[in-house]
Amino acid sequence: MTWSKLQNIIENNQSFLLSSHINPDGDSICSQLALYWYLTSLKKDVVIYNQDPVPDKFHFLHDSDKIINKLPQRAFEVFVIIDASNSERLGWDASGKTASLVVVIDHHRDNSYEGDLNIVEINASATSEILYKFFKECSINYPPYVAEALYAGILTDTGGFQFSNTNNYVLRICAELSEKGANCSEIYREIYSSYSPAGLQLRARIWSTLQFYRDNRISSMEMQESLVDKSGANRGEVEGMSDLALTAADVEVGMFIKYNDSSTHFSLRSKGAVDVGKVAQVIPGGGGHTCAAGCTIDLPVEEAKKKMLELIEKELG
Ligand SMILES: [Mn+2]
Repeated sequence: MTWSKLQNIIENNQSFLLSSHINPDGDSICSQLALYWYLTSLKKDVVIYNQDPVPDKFHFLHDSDKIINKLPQRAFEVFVIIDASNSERLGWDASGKTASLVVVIDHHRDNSYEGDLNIVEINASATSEILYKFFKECSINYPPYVAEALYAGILTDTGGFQFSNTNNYVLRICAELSEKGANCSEIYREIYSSYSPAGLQLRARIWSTLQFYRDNRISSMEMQESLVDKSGANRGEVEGMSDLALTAADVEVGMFIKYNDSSTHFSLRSKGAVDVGKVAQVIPGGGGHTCAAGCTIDLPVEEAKKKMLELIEKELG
């Protein structure tokens, strides 16, 4: 079984570097924190390095302040790529940095299996779910704040239990995590109801860009990247706009577009009929899940939007 291989690696090594994808989301942070807890509980030497900082709304998570954004200039025995399909998604050059052993723990279906050990469960709702299973099946008892992290990881990767990856197994796990100390209403409030006034005002501005295409089956909202800093909002406060673009009744694909003069980023969401992961994969560096994906097109916004609409149309049928 995979767990014994993972346990062996943990037992036989002392230093671990954990890293996850650029613009870390709830699941990437929470799965890192859960593994960090386990490794440090065994007195291992562990560093979590991500290229981008932890969004403010996740600062309530225990040990989130331990995550660093400056690449440590030292060697590690084990490098764990967590909640990311491959080392390119990390956003930093991991090639020269690779430890003697690489472990991959992930749930993205486009995972490239770069590890010496690959724990990739594409049916898992979140990487946090995989860690829950690891702890459960290895009878590892964790403190309430780890239950909180695992719950928050699943909560965010299911879009607050709204995506199709929400099922009875996921809900049973969450019930157990709640029993183990995850305070569901508090976690929800921290993550989804903690906007600054400037953040909410920026969201209102983004709402005002709402547009519909192709008989209202596609919707978009957009924002110039520099607007975040200008408005005084935090970067994390514009997250989730893509989910909101999908809330219109007839819309099959919603997108949130962030652009600068030369490139345009798309956060794509689908209700299920269109595989937006497949759409995003057409663009180099893009990818994701059936219902949530992303990509960047190196074109100004209007041209990029035209190209994206064509790609989505093909899948819409
Ligand atoms: Mn994830």
